[in-house]
Amino acid sequence: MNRLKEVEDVISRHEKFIIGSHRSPEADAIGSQLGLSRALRQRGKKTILVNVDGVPRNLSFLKGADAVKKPGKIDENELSGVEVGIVVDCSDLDRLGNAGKRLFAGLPIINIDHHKDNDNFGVINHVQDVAATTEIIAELIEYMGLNLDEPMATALYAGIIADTSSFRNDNVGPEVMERSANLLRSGANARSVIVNLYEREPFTKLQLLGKVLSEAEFENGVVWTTITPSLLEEVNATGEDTEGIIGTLRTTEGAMVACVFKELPENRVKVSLRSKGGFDVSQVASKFGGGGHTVAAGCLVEGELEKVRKRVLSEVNKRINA
Ligand SMILES: [Mn+2]
Repeated sequence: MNRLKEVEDVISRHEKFIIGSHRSPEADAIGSQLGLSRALRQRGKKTILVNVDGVPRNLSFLKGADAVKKPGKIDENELSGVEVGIVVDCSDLDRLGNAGKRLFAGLPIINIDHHKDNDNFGVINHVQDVAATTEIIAELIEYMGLNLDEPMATALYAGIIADTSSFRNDNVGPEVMERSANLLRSGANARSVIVNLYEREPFTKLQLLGKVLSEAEFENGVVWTTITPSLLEEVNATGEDTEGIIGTLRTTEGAMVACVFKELPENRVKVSLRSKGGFDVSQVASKFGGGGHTVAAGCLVEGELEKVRKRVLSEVNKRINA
């Protein structure tokens, strides 16, 4: 039986679903949740949507975004009667975050994802190596014969824009372009996606970018920088303001790998890694307990900032020189 049919069968046989996505969600995570939820509701199903970190500010324009709640905001009543969990855009269950994961305990889980390191945690694993999870959701909606309306199309298109970096990544091929064209035909509001994703930067974010770039270092094909709590404080920036920094670093001519080391509380460092395709950063991330794609990966490493930075950079350099 094909996977789409398996997913459709489980959906047909049940009434109430909880749909979750990974912590620190971006448009592919939230867009997949919203598109799928709307599709299931069109089928007369009940859905609840959860994300440990909630919806980031720049995605609140998506219709239905306010239905995505943090675990603490979902009460027992809402949870009662949930029969199936659907997890989107997550390579493993831990990415739901502890509080998120708890809501899926004991439920049969449909795993819909596009990460190549997905560990197949579901009873059904609909995992495909495509550019965005929202592509898979779009295909499912089509397969189920549902009406792909404007809010769905916009949410799904946002996922593609985010995960292809606006069609600039290696993962762009004819399939994702065709899928995008179909979403635009269904009314996806491409302009509002671009404005909300890229043209709503808080001024503090630009100031932070300026500081962080001025302190970046570039050596042996590796460009990297660090973000400390005191730096954030200096320009009055928040954690969300650090997004996009690594993308800018990666544009450096001659850089094979870009790294950002962000100091977190409790002696932890968030390491983000990017490449231009010639170097698989997911291998470095998985060496430190993280994961991701060839061009974009990350890990959370315990230890003091300087030491973590040295360890990760030496791993990157070892692989570049190999
Ligand atoms: Mn994704």
